[in-house]
Amino acid sequence: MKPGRAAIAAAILAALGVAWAAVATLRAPSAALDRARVGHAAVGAAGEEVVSLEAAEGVYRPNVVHVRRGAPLRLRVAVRDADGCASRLLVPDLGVDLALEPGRTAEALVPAPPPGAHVFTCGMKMVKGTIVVE
Ligand SMILES: [Cu+2]
Repeated sequence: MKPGRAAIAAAILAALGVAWAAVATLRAPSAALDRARVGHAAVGAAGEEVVSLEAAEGVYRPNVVHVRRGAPLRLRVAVRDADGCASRLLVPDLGVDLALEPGRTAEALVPAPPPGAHVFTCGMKMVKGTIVVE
């Protein structure tokens, strides 16, 4: 191999190494944070499905919630702590964008959530969960 090629090969390997390290860094924490914590909705006073989440230590509990279809959905988020992008909870499919304030419970009502899996995320879409309307 000519010196020029060796240098190029080394540069490519170095770049791949950096890219791999970056991917590993991004994936490792979210894999841990996204571990499934499954919950089910409760039935509210008006027959709505009530999803109660807790936001604490940068995760949502539960992060997979099963909901009965055909009922309005009330989303409640009890906020223990909410730093940075965890101070918002988004459910793009359902048009929900909640501001989370520590010590308070944020709430949204979705009149007719369509069946399917609806992803919810923190403000930067790093921490995720799913509301499954069955
Ligand atoms: Cu985030």
